Amino acid sequence: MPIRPLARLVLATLLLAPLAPAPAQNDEVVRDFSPVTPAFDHERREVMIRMRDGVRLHTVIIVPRNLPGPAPIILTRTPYGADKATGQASSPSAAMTLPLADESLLEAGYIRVYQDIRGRYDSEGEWVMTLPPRGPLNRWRVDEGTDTHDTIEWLVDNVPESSDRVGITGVSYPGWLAIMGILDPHPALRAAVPMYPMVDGWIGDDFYHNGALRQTMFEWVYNLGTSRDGSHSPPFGHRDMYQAFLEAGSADALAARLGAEDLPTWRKIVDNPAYGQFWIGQATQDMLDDRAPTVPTMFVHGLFDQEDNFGAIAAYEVMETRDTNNDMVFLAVGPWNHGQSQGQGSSLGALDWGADTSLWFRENVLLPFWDRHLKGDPAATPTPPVVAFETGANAWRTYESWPAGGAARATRLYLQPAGGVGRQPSAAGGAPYAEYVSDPARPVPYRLRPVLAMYDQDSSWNRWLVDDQRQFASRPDVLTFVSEPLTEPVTISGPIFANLHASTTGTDADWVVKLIDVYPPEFRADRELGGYQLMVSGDIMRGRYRNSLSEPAAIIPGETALYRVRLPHANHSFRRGHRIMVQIQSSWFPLYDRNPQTWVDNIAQAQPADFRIATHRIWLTGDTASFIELPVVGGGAVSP
Ligand code: PG9
Repeated sequence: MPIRPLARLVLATLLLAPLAPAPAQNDEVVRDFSPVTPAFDHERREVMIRMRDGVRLHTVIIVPRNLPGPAPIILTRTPYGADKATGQASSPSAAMTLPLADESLLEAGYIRVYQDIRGRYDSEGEWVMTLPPRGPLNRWRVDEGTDTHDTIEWLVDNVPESSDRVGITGVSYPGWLAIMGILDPHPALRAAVPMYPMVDGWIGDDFYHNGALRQTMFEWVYNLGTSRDGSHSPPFGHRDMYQAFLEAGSADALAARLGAEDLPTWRKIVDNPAYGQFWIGQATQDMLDDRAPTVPTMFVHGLFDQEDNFGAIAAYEVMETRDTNNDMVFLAVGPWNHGQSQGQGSSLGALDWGADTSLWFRENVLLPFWDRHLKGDPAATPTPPVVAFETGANAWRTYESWPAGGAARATRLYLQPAGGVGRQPSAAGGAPYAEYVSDPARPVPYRLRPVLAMYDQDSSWNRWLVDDQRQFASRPDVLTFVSEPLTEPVTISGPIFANLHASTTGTDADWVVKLIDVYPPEFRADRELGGYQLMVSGDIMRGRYRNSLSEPAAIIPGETALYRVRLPHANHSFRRGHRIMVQIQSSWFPLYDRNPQTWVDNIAQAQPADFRIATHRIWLTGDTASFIELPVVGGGAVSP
């Protein structure tokens, strides 16, 4: 309806009229409020520390009150928010606001420091994902090592309560940051505890495993790449990630759907699918290879680490070769998921360890390690070179070196045509292979659906590695080989290798191998575990990398080739009456993107028409008998 002239005039007058002053009101937010702190058992200082290039890093310093004298500092540098880690003075007790594991450090009189790394949260500067040390991949004047150095320099000069001895620690990304700190350490850095560190993003940590893309890490990239404080989560529009990724088609197509395909971190990951200069140049274990250790360092590894189950042991192994007196480099291995030693460690999923393994570790290994190196306390219990929890036996062991002090021997377990496993290869002549049809339209889920996003509020992502594998064993595209019940325990310690002689009708394929402890059909100690299939170790390999990690090559259809699949280290005892099982499949979705099974240059960008059904064969007899190499301790017989 047209507006009449009079109405138009009234409207114009209203719009142009100066606004009447608002009635006086007060802003009810007090801008410079500080909590009343006399009753606090600590002082919280927030400072901006200047780095050598002028960038200032936001740092929170928690100083316990009533320190008996000069105190050592334990530093954590993080991309996840120093304020988040330290709480916001919500309790007079520091133990109530800091992470659980800090309680004993504060009680023992340590000063605790958390710092936002450059470009994250309240720090200045720019963020580059796991910023490589200065060199071909980093043309700045600075790196995380120089930032650690400059921070320690400032702390010892400006925290009057400090004893000028500093330790560095952290879980995962902060664990990697701890390693950066020891490459060219500040003289006041006296000990380091990298926990569950990301060390090699292509071989076996966060982004690829043996060349297969962990596409669900898109969520992490989106979270860190779209704001400084991780405040955005991808709007998947699905509760079930299986559906979200399947519908999108490929990893990059999913990113494009959410307008995030150009995020710089995502592009780096996806545009570098092979083990080329980008990954090799930042393989942290290689950076540790050219120097004798000068800072006592304890690596912490979780046997059920769902994110970085390669890094800690890989870094330990490299540094240990240069630890001439076996007194500088240490390894602690627990029955933990990613970071669990810092929380509650009595159980994981359906598994109950009978005691809080995390608390035991923190009280009996970690605190004495800090006390020895940061306080110079001669009474502190010496740290064994290796302390490791043996799952199955559910007991702690100490060793002079990993694995098992050198007592493990590679022992072959052959996959048998009738579905068993045995010490001897099956003679040629029987059914020479087992086969299955792998359909990219129906990939094998890595856990029961709905598969929630990693950071979904209901997510149980951190315990998926101990899910019952029975759920998948009955699928026609999962092969199963299983021993008879064991007549005596079989204990393994160290890395596991699957040697698959395999062929396919396609021109590419993924191989997933799972080593499983099958519990007796009824289990007195814990009824819920009757018949449980516990994955002791498992991993994936992208077939195109069978000859070279950096130069992928198409598979020749029908040709049998050897695929050597590296599985994560285990420290496990298969008990009497249990059975050893191996499962083989060709997808683990949506954790890993689907192999289209026809050759394409970059699987993350495969088009719908590229995805084809293929028939895969695992060869089982004579010269092409497939087998698993188990690191059996004490030469114990594997009696199938
Ligand atoms: N696993 C995470 C991560 C580390 C390093 C790079 C990317 C991701 C983490 O928990 O920090």
